[in-house]
Amino acid sequence: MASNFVSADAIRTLFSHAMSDMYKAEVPQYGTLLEIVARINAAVLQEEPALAEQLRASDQLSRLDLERHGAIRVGTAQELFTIRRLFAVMGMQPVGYYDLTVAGVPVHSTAFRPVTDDALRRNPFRVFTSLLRLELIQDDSLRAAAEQALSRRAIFTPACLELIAKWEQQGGLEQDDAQRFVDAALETFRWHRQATVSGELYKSLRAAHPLIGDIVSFKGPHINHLTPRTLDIDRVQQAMPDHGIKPKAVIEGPARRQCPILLRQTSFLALNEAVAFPAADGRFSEGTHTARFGEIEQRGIALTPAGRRLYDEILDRVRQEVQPAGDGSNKKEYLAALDRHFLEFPDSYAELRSRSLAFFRYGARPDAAPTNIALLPENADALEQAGLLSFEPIIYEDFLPVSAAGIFQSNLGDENKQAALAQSNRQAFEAALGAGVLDELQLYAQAQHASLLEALARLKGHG
Ligand code: OOG
Ligand code: NI
Repeated sequence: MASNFVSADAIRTLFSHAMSDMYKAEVPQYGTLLEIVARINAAVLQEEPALAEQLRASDQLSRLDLERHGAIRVGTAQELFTIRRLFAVMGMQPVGYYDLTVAGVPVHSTAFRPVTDDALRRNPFRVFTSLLRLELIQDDSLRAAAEQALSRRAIFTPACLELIAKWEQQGGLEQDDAQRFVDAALETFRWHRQATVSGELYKSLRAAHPLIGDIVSFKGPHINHLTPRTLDIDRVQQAMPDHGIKPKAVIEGPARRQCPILLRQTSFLALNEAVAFPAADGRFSEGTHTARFGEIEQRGIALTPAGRRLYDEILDRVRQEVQPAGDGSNKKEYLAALDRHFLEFPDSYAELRSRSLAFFRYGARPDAAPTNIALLPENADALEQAGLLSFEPIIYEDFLPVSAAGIFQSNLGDENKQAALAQSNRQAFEAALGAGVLDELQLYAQAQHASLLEALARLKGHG
């Protein structure tokens, strides 16, 4: 049957717009943040024509305004399983495994995102998705109460489940179904003021860990933030207070650099929102909950395993010297240590490439002259030096566990708890997911290799 299926990219774009509109209505500061980011991005592009040109050349300019990620936290294996199927409809695959228990947060996570160059160019929307590790609740009766609360809820509407099944059967959705799917899927991520547990249970869950209270006590995995991409995160961080938004004390990730690497992120603190807990007499008791926040990020080049090792080593050294305090009291010392230690990380694209610390997308120079150098992948360096190949940074599309832990922690409210240290458990996560997670490093390596082969084929065409 010739199909009129809407592309996964188009469904993802519909959905990311719908989600952004919903979150703007729910959390007005997010709308303010979008405006600040748009204004500063425009200013940066005007002030730095070379950067604008580089973004244009690497096809990032067109995606910049719609680029954002979100985050959710689910409670059960079953929920995670269906979330994977839901995101598949939008061309989003689970990439990477993040164990946050090492940082005292009782979840493990993956990021659902598009994986091909084309899909990323059209809309790189991603959702950082965490699964609660219920087994880390020490108290047996509290764990049982949490399990019960989670087993009673249905986070997907019947229409949503039906359309996911239809997509799986047909291999696509036509226009009307695609729109119905987007509307239905959005319901899963909506905020609900009414909790599903008593105020008392909520308090105990929160005492076990603030995140457990957030994940277990409500009707569904409300979207807890949406994050636009900025071209100058320091400038946005500085501008936030002028608009009544209070950012977290320090920016997570590497120091500011000429050639941005990986990911730098900062957030503003969670709102204190009014909620209502069901009471025995059929009434509700009023309370508050802190869950939702805003975040911005600046993305840079993806690092090879060697580059990533160097990044992790340097960050580790910084944090052994100074742990950034949540209240910002040692911010100066932390930033000084960050700047000093990151001097060791090469800060030119040429050196990042010659030392194989980062991934690049190759292209054939349009004015390339015929050459005696054999057009083989292993001769890439010589071909580049002879002026035949160009290279552009491949942007990091994923997340960083230490940064993610910092973002989680800044948004858990005052009673910041350490979870019991636990064994990393990727197998259990993948079993719940019903699929393996893709290896992000392999995706970048493939993208680099494919671009090189294509560039060489072009040069042969010139030959
Ligand atoms: C997710 C925190 C991690 C990021 O950008 O690193 C994250 C959460 O709070 O659920 O979104
Ligand atoms: Ni985030």
